Amino acid sequence: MKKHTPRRTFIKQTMGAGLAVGTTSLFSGELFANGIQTPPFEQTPLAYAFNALEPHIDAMTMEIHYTKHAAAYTKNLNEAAAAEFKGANHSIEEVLQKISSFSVKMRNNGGGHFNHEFFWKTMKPSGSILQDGRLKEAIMSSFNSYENFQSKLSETAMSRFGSGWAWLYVDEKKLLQIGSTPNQDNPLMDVSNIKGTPLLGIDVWEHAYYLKYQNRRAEYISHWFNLIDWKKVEERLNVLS
Ligand code: MN3
Repeated sequence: MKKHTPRRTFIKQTMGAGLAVGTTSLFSGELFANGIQTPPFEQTPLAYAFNALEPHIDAMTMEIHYTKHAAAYTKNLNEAAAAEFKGANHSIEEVLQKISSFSVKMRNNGGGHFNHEFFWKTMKPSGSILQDGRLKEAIMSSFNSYENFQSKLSETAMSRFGSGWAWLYVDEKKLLQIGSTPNQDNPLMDVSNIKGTPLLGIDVWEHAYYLKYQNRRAEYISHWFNLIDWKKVEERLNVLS
């Protein structure tokens, strides 16, 4: 533990003192291509073709995932917003941060909408290499090596029982953390056991991988690492200071 203390402190310093997790201003234009979304919520068009993530994620899975599963979350979120916003506008981030004051329908579908918009943008065809820079430094300092980071995130994703997500996120003490949430919850939610700002997330619902990988979640997870758009992930870190 002693060995980690100075490293942790270093991360905290590199994260900057200006980080204020819990304010919507963190997200202006960064998590969504269209900036902060207010009702009606819409799916951002995918930046790549359904088959562009092959061989890691197959075209059929992507098409059904985007046009059926994710589309349903967005549609149901709009229904919940129509019923519960009472004419006011709220960004999706704002809703998630106060999700305990909304319905279960809002929690499931607001989370589902946010998580999937976030997920599509976390991936790109052929993926990328984590380049030297602030994010790589933070990952190295927090997890000692890229391999260790990858195995920790993979184990966390594997150990999520049933449906949910595994995350790399910045916690309220500005430390990089890995954790998991059930269903469509995420670290932005005030009801979540892990709280902070997500940098990347992997969908481990069976609908995300079953057509190609069946019950082999570990294989899907290991392939998914080949798709990460690290530049996008670093942008998410960079808006936090
Ligand atoms: Mn999904």
